[in-house]
Amino acid sequence: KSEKPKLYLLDYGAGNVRSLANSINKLGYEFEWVKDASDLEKAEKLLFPGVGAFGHAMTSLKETNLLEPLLKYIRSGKPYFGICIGMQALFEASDESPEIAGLGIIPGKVSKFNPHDSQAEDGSGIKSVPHIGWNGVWRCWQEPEGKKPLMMDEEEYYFVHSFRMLYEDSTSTQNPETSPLAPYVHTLSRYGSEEFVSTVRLGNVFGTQFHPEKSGPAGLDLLRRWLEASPKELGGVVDPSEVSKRSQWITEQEKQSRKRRGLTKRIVACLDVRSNDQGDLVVTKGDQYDVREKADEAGKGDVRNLGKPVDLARRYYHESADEICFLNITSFRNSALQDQPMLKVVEAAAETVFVPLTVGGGIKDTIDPDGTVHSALEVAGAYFRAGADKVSIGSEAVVAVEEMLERESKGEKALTGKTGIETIAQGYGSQAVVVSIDPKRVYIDTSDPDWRSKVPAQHLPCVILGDHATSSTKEEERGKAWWYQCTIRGGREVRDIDVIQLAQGVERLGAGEVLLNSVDRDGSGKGFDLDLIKLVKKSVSIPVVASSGAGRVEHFSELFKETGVEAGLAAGIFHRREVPLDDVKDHLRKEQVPVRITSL
Ligand code: 1PR
Repeated sequence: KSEKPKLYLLDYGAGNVRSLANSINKLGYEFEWVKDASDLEKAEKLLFPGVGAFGHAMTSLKETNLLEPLLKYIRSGKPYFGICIGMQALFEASDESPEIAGLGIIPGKVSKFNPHDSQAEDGSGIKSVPHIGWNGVWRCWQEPEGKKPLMMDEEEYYFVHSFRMLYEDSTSTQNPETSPLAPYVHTLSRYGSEEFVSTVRLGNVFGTQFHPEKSGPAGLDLLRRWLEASPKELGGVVDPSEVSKRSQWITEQEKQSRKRRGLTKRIVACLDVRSNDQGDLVVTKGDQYDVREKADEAGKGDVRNLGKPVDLARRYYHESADEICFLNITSFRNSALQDQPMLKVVEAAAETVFVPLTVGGGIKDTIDPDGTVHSALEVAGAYFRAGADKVSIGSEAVVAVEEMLERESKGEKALTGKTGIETIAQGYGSQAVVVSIDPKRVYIDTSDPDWRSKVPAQHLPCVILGDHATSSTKEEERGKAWWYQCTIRGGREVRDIDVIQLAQGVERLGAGEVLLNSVDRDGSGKGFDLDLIKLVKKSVSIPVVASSGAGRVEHFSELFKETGVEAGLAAGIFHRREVPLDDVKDHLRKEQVPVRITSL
């Protein structure tokens, strides 16, 4: 009988590796975790899913005495598959931690995306960093006979990173064929004007900048191809000098036509989760955050029940959602770590849903009834281990920014390094920290000629005049003016800061993405609040996921064309099957908005 080669996974506890483990199991393969150097000797195939930061990955390898054994493994010619940081680690160094050396298998230094870019997708001259979302790849050469093709260039894959190996950077010469990096570069991708290395492959060494375990069917197919290939089909030891000139480098013409590919716009399905009055965890949906049916004579109405969280997540995965977001909307009432059902929801969803999962609600320092203190970092860690890729912080982010502004006003240091946003971004990377913002319009009495002096000066940049508004509800807004105030505790409590102060504040604290809701538009079906979204998009350079109010497919094309945001999120229309996700994508494609279309 032919035995499958012994597969090992190398984890250093920096984030969501459960999804990769789940995808390997789903494909029918078994693996062991690398516990010590002896496992690397036993391994016949090795996967290194690098999550978090370059420096942390390299230091962890060193501290656990795995650095030398890993190098030995790679040099032995046995198959290695590095994912994200697991690919970046192959290079000599990274600007992310300039003092820490990489494995040095591939020449060159990884550096950060440049946000100033005349070819930024939305034409603003600034592109968001991190680069988050689904992007295409193109192969620079085809595999020689007898070697297993791994990459398919018509597919999109899920990327989430701020640092990249820029192709031209690696060499003094611009000729790709003679660059010292050339023997390794397998596919390239583009973000704005930057062409970066999305996969490397030479002999036994394979690495992807994207996450195959998060790339839906395309990613699973890639993993399957690598898992089923024999070590011989994958490569063995190859001297890079022997392949310094690949015979089939893509032609300039091909390169130009492929250059048109780029980051696609993401469609996110959002599940607001809470317990109903019978104690079952359900997906609910509010109107302006009120999730109960109209009260009957006896008192309060039931919590609306739109389905089971895991079932709905699976449905949206199959309907080609690019990302799924779970918000535990009543978590401010109790401790998140005690709130085991939500962890279980994430665990169960991650078993069959292979696109990124975000979890929000109650990501903060908590105290259990027995007095045990859990830091926000610990709470987030529990969710990452359960299979979440990002955590979303709501109420605590508002408090953190208020305190930061307060310190600054007293001339103290703005950043303490102690807030949840900072600690989680430090430990897991800023791309893993989303801040969910729940702004509410505050209308201004414009019949008072002196109204400008009555709006607190710091909020003036946030004022929108209804006559100039771009929103889809223009008629209703004529003659009015308003600004956007932040709320906490699910819109129940208003705070003094406005949406621009909050968005810019959380970016300074290290958040990697903003999830922008609107209490006014939530559940209304009137369309996204484009004025709000434009304000926030202009104020930050991290990606913005726009949420609340989607009612028709046209609302999405309007959103992307008018605001340039990276992602659009909806809940009600998807739950009630009023507008299927597929229809949104078909419409966007017709409107020339780039989106990922899956073959599921
Ligand atoms: O404050 O860190 O514990 O996080 C709580 C999280 O729960 C926050 O992200 C907050 O936005 C969310 N939340 C709290 N209460 C509610 C509620 O509805 N009562 N939901 C709530 C927020 C907004 C979106 C919704 C979109 C799209 N809901 O999640 O999915 O508005 O809806 P639509 O397409 O139907 O218009 P913390």
